Amino acid sequence: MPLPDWCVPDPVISLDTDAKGISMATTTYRVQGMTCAHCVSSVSSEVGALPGVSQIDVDLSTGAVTVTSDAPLDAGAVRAAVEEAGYELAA
Ligand SMILES: [Cu+2]
Repeated sequence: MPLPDWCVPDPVISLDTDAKGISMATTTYRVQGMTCAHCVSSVSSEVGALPGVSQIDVDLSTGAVTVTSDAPLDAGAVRAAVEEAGYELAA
């Protein structure tokens, strides 16, 4: 469940609180083949369409895609979403 717009918590503290407090799951995947902001937005929109996903952070330089969701995601569904966007999940 995303926080309301008016609630702007300290970014560092809120990450820890969300991960341990409410039943949020944060998982980092490694995506191969992303080269620019367009790639990032393609992957973000496909993975973001998965049920329960509330936040996606992509580090273009490493290919790390950190997905925050209400519940642990099915790895196969994430892989399918990444492939739908035209990229590959690194093993
Ligand atoms: Cu690109």
